Amino acid sequence: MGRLADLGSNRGRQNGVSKLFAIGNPLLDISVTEGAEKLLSQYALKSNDAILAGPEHTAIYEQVRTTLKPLYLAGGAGQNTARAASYVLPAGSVVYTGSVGSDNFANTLREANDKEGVESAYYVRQDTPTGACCVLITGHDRSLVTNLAAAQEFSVDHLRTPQMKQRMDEASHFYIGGFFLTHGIESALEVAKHSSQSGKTLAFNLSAPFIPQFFKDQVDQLIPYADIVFGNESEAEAYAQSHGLEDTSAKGVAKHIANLSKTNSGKDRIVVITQGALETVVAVGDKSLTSFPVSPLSKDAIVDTNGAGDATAGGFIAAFVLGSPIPECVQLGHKLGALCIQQNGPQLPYPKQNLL
Ligand code: 26A
Repeated sequence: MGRLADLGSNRGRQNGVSKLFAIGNPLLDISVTEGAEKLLSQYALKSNDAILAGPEHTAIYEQVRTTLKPLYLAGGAGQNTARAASYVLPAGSVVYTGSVGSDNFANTLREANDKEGVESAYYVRQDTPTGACCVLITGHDRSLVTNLAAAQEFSVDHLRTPQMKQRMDEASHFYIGGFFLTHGIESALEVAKHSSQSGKTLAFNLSAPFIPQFFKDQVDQLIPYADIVFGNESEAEAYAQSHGLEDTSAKGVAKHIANLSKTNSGKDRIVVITQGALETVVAVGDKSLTSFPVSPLSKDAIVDTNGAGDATAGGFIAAFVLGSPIPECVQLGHKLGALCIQQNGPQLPYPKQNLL
């Protein structure tokens, strides 16, 4: 199986230097199943959505902590993708940055990264707590209510420190979670320009419908630098609506984004749109538009879908870092997505599965 057959050895790393640098909002997931339905109606939340907490949601965290029995799990969409990629790649291949507080939540996130071999290169705030995401699980849906807290205090100055510059210099691939654009366009562009100017590869994830909807300008600023764009069908539709596209289908939007202007014009942009259990669509510039079926998982096997999209992106990018052809990248993405769905939250199983 091409480059994936090199997993576990160092042969998949080109000259020993293929490394992924990811940036996003580090969050601790506070995950609730029993009692979730009631909270959805109490706080007027959609069952399958991701939002930033407003003042009307502030009480939910305390309510969950004191009246229910939540699971505390490492989250943050970009961080989930970094951990998933690292599950596959040789140890020491992935570094992740974002802003956290100086507290136990941050320690839980570091432990989860350590377990997968991800280096935590956090920007640490002393006076602001680590961000949290309340995850309400109902059936196969999950509703995410996020309080970014320290995550939104990330500063571009962190990227300009000698240590972080070195990490960026050592990276061959970059990953930016779209959620980061709620506050971090300056830092995202710093990473994107470095990637583009040094002929490296930048991947970007649309992350949630509200990102292309309400952060359209930021998305439009970043996409020219992106070599790979990930999204799902509802994010694609939101992108189509905010950009006035007639064709709002996964295929139509994939093709549109793949053909937008590009700073690195030498390589085609790859756009990957997942559609849950339906086929994944991949557009490569104006060259190809291909669909890849997803192997169905029995309903009973599904534990919760939180983080499945992040794991799918992680599998794709890991295989891409190893130099695998696109069908193998999609296949590994699907495998990690399926493994994640069978765990609580954004986790992958141990002992590690045979992925070949
Ligand atoms: C800015 N927002 C809203 C967010 C997030 C987020 N990660 C970064 N920024 N809202 C939810 N998440 C994370 O998404 C994962 C599932 O894809 C959650 O922490 C969850 O683990």
